[in-house]
Amino acid sequence: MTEPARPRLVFLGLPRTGKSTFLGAFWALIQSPFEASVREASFSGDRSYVQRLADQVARGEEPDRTALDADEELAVEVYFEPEGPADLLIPDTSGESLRVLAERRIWYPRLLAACTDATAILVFIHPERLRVPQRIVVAAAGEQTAPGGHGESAPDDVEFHPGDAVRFQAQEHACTAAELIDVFENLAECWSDRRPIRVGVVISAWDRVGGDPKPTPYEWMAARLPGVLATLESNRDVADFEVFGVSAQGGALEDRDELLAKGEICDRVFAEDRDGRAVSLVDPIRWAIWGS
Ligand SMILES: Nc1nc2c(ncn2[C@@H]2O[C@H](COP(=O)(O)OP(=O)(O)O)[C@@H](O)[C@H]2O)c(=O)[nH]1
Ligand SMILES: [Mg+2]
Repeated sequence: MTEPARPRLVFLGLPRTGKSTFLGAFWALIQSPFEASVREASFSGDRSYVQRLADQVARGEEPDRTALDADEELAVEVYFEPEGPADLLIPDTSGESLRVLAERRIWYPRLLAACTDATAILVFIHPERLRVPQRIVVAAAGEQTAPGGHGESAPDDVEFHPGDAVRFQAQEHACTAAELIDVFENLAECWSDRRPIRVGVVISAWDRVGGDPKPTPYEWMAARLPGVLATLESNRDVADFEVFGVSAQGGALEDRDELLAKGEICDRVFAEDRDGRAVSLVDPIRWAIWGS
């Protein structure tokens, strides 16, 4: 019998980037008789956590927030067709622990342990949650409607002349690209003795990305996160890299009835490879384990 592969995957991403939803949908596909390419290879272990996530995704509900000190994980032997068995371990890491790394420069112990042992990392990015620079009128309108603001609409020609040194707080002002590049550099340190490792970028909520024509996942990264893409492209000796667009919910929760009318999870979810070709939602994990 083939020895199972022993992949150690880590889902990394800032808070609310779609990690738990993807884990729940992946578990639902493993359970589904309609998804022939993955199945459980052994029935041991406690699945209550991933089952709860899968149930929430199935019902079109928000997944529970993953607490900083949560130690929930998916630990199960899965059979992938045609590659074979994999003794899979995926902790559901909290996005807050990544913020602690990027914004406070502290490795949260559980995150460090998971990243040090990892054979591959999937980095989650929510396309509508990028922190990017704002135009002054938008920022000023935000300040005026914030508690303590004046509540008036912002004039079109706001000028920006800060009297004091410009205030900077990483938690509020660091852009997503800078945080992700910094995280990549920290990870590269962890892996200095075993390179290259696989790093897959998973753009979640891919149903929310529009455009005519709709960009491919690679084009989306090149347009929205060019610095992150350039960092990955120029560090192939550190990490093999792929990018996917995934919709692990299959649509927006605001249109819940419409979403549920599309059917079971396996009928709703979809994914694209870097060139926009339709692939299985399982493929980012398959690539992370086997590189194909
Ligand atoms: N439209 C859409 N929203 C999604 C999708 N996946 C996740 N979300 C939303 O993104 C938010 C964060 O998801 P969650 O899985 O809790 O992120 P986590 O904090 O990284 O675990 C939630 O509001 C989800 O409903 C998707 O495929 N499509
Ligand atoms: Mg979560």
